[in-house]
Amino acid sequence: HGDPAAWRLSGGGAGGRPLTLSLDDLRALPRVAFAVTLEWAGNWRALLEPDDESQPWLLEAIGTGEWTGTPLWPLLEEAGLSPDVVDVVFTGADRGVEGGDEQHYQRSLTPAQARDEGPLLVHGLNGAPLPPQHGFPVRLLVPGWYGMTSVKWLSRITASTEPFGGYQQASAYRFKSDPDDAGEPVTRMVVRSLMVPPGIPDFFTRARYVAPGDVMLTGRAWSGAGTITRVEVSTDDGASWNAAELDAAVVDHAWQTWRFAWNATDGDHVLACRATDSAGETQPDDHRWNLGGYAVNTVHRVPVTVTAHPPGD
Ligand SMILES: Nc1nc2c(c(=O)[nH]1)N[C@H]1C(S)=C(S)[C@@H](COP(=O)(O)O)O[C@H]1N2
Ligand SMILES: [Mo]
Repeated sequence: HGDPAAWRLSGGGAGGRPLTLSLDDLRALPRVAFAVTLEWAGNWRALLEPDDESQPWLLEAIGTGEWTGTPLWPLLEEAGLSPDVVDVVFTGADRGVEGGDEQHYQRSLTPAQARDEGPLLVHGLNGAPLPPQHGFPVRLLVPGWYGMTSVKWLSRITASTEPFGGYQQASAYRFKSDPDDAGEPVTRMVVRSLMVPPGIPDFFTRARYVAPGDVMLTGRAWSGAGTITRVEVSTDDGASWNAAELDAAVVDHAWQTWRFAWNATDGDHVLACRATDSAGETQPDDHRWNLGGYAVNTVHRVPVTVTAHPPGD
């Protein structure tokens, strides 16, 4: 999509009125802008045992941005979804081979999800046009869901009277116990928190050294089920938990900052954080294993050594 002026989003299928929109058309539609945290469904899977063979994400596949776009549902209403539509399919411009099939990247939403889950067609990120790697010129964004449904480089929206059976929908992004299991679809992000690791690392082992005294532990927490109601911090490997202070400013679908004042004393400590969301879910101590390594939200642990004298000092 080198030439944004030439880009068109086309919509059609199943009885409705075909729709063609240029980037200027989309930008002229009613605008909304808000912060959304987007997490990849496979975030953290590289730390699982047994290991999954897919992309080895550690803890980094997560971010928050201020997205600008227009709500999707009014456009679908304008086009007129006939009552026999069961899936709305979103097609990206990128093509490749996965699961033995040549395909465009495609995902679908049911009409009820397209109406109720607040999907947007976004064309801006942090006050600028979408960067190429995040879907320029336009992507779908489904706030609160793992990233796979937010189709980048969007080129087509198709209403279908058949259930969509594409690879990314019917095969990938499902909670499966074995390859033959049809599984349940991955949808909303489960409750999760991360800690900014305090102190300094050893380059090769990643062991961390923290100076004794007052340390402000801080991090982020988020959930696709709503807002975060509680973050707890442990400085003794989960034997005891203390309430962290949670930022009052809450934007639905954006992560929240937390902090906890710790008086660090000499020796080895395992720090940990865990969040609870407005649906009442708390992060588990152990991961509920699934074949794809999706939606890992195990309590985040950070081992540190408190010493005034790191090696060589
Ligand atoms: N067209 C297209 N859209 C896509 C993908 C893709 O490969 N092609 N990957 C999806 C997945 S799996 C995720 S997690 C998010 C990542 O979005 P980001 O690159 O903006 O972080 O994009 C989604 N949308
Ligand atoms: Mo992903």
